[in-house]
Amino acid sequence: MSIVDNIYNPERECMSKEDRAKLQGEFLKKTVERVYNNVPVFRERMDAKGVKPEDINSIDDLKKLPFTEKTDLRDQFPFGLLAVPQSEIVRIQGSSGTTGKPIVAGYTENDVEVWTEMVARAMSAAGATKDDIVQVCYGYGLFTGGLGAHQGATKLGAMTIPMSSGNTQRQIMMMKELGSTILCCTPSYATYLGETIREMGLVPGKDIKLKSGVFGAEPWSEEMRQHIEELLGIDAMNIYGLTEIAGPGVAFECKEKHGMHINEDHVIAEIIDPVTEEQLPPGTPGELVLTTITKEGQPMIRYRTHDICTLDDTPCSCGRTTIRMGRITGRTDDMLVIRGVNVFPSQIESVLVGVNGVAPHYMLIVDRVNSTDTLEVQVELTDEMFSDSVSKIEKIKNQIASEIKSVVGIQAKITLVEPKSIPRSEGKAKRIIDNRKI
Ligand code: DLL
Repeated sequence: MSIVDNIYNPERECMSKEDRAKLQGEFLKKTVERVYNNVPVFRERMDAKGVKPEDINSIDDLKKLPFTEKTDLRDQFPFGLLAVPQSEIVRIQGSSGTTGKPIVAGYTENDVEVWTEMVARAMSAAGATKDDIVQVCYGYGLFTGGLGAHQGATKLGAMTIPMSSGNTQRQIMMMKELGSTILCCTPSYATYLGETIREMGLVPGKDIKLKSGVFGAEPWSEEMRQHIEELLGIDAMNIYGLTEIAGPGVAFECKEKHGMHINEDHVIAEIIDPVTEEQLPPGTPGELVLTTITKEGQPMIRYRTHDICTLDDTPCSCGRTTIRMGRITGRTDDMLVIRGVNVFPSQIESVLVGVNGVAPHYMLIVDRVNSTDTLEVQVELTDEMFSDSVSKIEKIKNQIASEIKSVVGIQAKITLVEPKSIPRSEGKAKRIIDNRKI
């Protein structure tokens, strides 16, 4: 396939909104029929709502359908949600989550093909071609990051280096010696790699040939993007996905870096009010709900992601006509409620990344003292600031406290810690310790 303007599949990515809606309606109808006939729990739920497959004829009918939740994947673990005979499944991917049973997703051969193309579209949008050298430092295994990025890069014909996560010195040695041009990992690991590259005295642009990065799997801010771009001298692109739907590639940024294009010919996105469960219009933040419309193995109907974002259906100058999702600003289940105030870690991150003298490595510690919630923000000083005067450090502390107060609305205790004292992550960063006994 020849790729014009970094658009991997122009026929699908640039089709008119009307044609796409028609296609989505047809695919949705077929998916609902298959799911109704093959997955008992969906059938029971549709019956309970009084909805039959023949009631679903266009995307406007989506809202008639019941939701699916992560608990359904746990309750039906491992194969209760398969819509095909088990023998048709060629791949299992999964995620451990933080609590309870793992969740798994079964893919048919065609599902793997579709997912691969979704990632190839994302890599293409980040400028990858067959001439690139793609270093994949997402973990390989049940986690979808490693294999997902690998398949997409290979599909483009790029030279793909399956490094997996960890062993930072070796990652950098390979990056330098092989001349990697595209980096795939979590944004927190990209930061760590960038800092280590600098510490080793290597110069991006000279010793390191990276030109762009495809980063995702965890929330990150616009300020963090700038930080990574400066550290590594690259374009840092956002990619979104989740095990339940496909893995990375559900949505991805184009060169405009203004929202992630959703692969709408495979996934339909809605934003709902998490409390009333009503659909919300583009531009209004709410919970992202996704429906797969081409998946054979384990289709998902109105899956509640618990990720909070907005949708943007205004035209994008890149030429793609797909709707875009904004950054994930939090998760309904990651939201900390501190003294009755809703606090998202991403709000605190954007304050910290904007302060000179501290590194974007932090930990939020929530506790309850004398029946009152407390928030401590531990953040690392940079090497230069660490050796600076006490009064300067005190000033930074006050600046952070007052900015957090104005952004989030609560007083936090700021603890400035030594450089490198907050554990680095090679995959998804863990940034919250909640010691409250609910
Ligand atoms: O994290 C898939 C993935 C791998 C995406 C590599 C991008 C790159 P899970 O482990 O199932 O799958 O976690 C999915 O991670 O519901 C979000 O809360 C979060 N997440 C994923 N991408 C982003 C992103 C993979 N770009 C969960 N920004 C999702 C913010 C993200 N959060």
